[in-house]
Amino acid sequence: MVTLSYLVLTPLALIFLLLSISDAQLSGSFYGSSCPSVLDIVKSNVRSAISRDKRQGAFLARMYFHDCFVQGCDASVLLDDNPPSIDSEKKARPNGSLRGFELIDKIKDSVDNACPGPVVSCSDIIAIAARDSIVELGGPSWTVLLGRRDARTADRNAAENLPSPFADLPELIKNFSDKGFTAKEMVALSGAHSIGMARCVLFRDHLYNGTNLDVLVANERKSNCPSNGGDENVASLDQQSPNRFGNNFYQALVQRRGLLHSDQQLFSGGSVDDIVTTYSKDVDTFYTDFANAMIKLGNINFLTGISGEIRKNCRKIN
Ligand code: HEM
Ligand SMILES: *[C@@H]1O[C@H](CO)[C@@H](O)[C@H](O)[C@H]1NC(C)=O
Ligand SMILES: *[C@@H]1O[C@H](CO)[C@@H](O)[C@H](O)[C@H]1NC(C)=O
Ligand SMILES: CC(=O)N[C@H]1CO[C@H](CO)[C@@H](O)[C@@H]1O
Repeated sequence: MVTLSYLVLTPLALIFLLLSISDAQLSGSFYGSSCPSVLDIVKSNVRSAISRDKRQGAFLARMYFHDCFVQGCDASVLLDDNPPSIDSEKKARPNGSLRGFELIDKIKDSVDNACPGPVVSCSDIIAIAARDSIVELGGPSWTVLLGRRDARTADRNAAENLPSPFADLPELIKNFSDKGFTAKEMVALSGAHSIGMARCVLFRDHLYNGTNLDVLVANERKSNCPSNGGDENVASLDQQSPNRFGNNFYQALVQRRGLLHSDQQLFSGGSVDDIVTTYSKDVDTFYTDFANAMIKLGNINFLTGISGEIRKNCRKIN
């Protein structure tokens, strides 16, 4: 009888339930009692991965962006192809270079060993790992808000439409404003290109046909990115300090040394030049704005309550 009265929701209780779902908030202490060690476990895994290969930090930071921009921060990015139900985002063109999936698997295993259930979602692991990567590479820290659940769907078409390296400034601004970000936040988030690498095929046209870049730098970079061939050759997005998070990226833009056309668009006589200039001179302002924008990125369409699930294996739905 007791169970029954629990199951039969009165209209009033139903309204409260719906309100509590739509009001759902993430919280820094979400796993405080269910998995208190999660933050330490993710951090130590990220640290040891980066100590072996610095680029792992870039993989994780980028994964967080691609996860949150497609369908919300719900680990849809991690789902392997499984037709007809899962059309993997990994097959999408801009995703072709996304990496770090094995590292996420490894972290998830460590977390689930410590906290069986599982209780920690793959989407929260991505969010924590992205923050830890930025910190480990010398960038700012922030409190990662937690409590996201994992999607049971993926959206390959949305993954095809991530902002393009060939986009001009108005398109970049539009892409981010569609997700609720100001132009300033878009510029701050682009500072993630202070670490990591890009493939020749994505910046060749900028080198050979670009009108807004330093000629000497362009010539230097052409040696590793011929006009024909070498599509998969890589170059650092920030030449000066590729493995250290900082504001050198913006200094390079002011000097017209951006590797991607889209990056150099942020300093090209348009409406955000002054923001780039500020960040190039004032690393503290950049760090504050970057950290706040990363938290905001983590708030896009997350699942809570009874939506989604806590995946056992990040690569497939339960
Ligand atoms: C403003 C729009 C953006 C565009 C057009 C863009 C485009 C790109 C491209 C084309 C690459 C190279 C991919 C490849 O070689 O296959 C790249 C790499 C990267 N992106 Fe972005 N991105 C943007 C925003 C962001 C944001 C918001 C973040 C994170 C907060 C981010 C993090 C990264 C990182 C860390 C890498 C290096 C990854 C590696 O070393 O493999 N990007 N991005
Ligand atoms: C970015 O803008 C272009 C052009 O308007 C559009 O085709 C693309 O779908 C947009 N992508 C996102 C993520 O909004
Ligand atoms: C430069 O632009 C021209 C005209 O759009 C194009 O045909 C050519 O392939 C471009 N060159 C490179 C190296 O991308
Ligand atoms: C990792 C991954 O799935 N990469 C795919 C990205 O997209 C290209 C096609 O555009 C595929 O060939 C890759 O296998």
